[in-house]
Amino acid sequence: MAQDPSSHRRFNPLTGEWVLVSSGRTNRPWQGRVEDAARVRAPEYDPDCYLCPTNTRASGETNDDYDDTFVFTNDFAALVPESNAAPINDGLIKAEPVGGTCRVICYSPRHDVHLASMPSDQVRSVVDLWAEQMAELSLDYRWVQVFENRGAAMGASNPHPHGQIWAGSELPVEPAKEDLCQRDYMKRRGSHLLLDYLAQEEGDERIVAENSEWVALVPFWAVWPFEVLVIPRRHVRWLPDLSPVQRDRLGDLLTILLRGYDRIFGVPFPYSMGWHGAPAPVGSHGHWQLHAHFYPPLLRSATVRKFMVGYELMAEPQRDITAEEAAERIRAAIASA
Ligand code: H2U
Ligand code: ZN
Repeated sequence: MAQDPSSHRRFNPLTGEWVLVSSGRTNRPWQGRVEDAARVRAPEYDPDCYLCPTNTRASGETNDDYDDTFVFTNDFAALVPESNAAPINDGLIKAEPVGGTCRVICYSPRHDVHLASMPSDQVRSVVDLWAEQMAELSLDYRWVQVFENRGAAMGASNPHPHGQIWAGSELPVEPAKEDLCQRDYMKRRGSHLLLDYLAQEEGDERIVAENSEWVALVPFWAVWPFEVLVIPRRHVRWLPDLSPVQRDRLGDLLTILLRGYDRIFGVPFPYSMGWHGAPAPVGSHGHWQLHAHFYPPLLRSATVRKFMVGYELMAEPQRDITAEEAAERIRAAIASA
């Protein structure tokens, strides 16, 4: 195939990185299959699930008989409060200890639901839980990462609706890039990078869902095929700052977005999602605008996923369906309800 002349690179102002967009490749005929939506329905309670109420986990501990949300310390935590590692600063050999904690958060006692299928008051409980956990863990840790892996394709080990929180004493690589870029933008322009971006996107073709408080869009610089950025319309530093109305409207928006995702290929849409907001101490990080990233791996069908390999590992990320085409497909899936 002749090289597509429209290949171009797009800049991500939030991280300072570039993505290669080779949109001509989408002229290839669409062979994506729409999977049969009929699936084996999971039971409401699974006696073998380590997240269902009253069940025993790998550690031998027993889950509460919870009826809303439930949080426990990860039995296989990657971060523990006291690190005994010694700092190393020896020429090019450098290391630092990291203290932290990892938690698992169950969204519902029901094994067979997902954020998209929960009643709105239960989704609101999840939003409140994210905010509470963030506030609590930020007292001890600099960065609190709330995230969810959904589906085996993204590493989720269990269909029970759940997410994770890893909190640590150091600022990790991705938020450190965003901190730098937002801080620098605020210094140069006196305004919030993502709020200015939202203003530029208002009414544009990359928006997939919106309400009075939130906007969900495929960012101009998206890397993952159906990547979405969720941003509050007003300035919000971090999750605990969200007002009751913003929390309710967030639930509404997530429900619409995730139901749309599930209709793209007629299967539960896998993704990794996570929240990025001001690190502790929040007071000195007013340049931050809260946002959530959704990174779904599926590309052409329920079974064809994107892999970050080859050129992307060796050079830079590449995508062959443009952000605008992806937004169009997500919007169509949302509208087909
Ligand atoms: P994932 O589905 O994203 O893998 O999250 C599930 C987490 O649950 C995972 O990090 C933990 C795993 O370490 N886990 C426990 O803490 N106890 C168990 O009994 C099994 C799994
Ligand atoms: Zn379960």
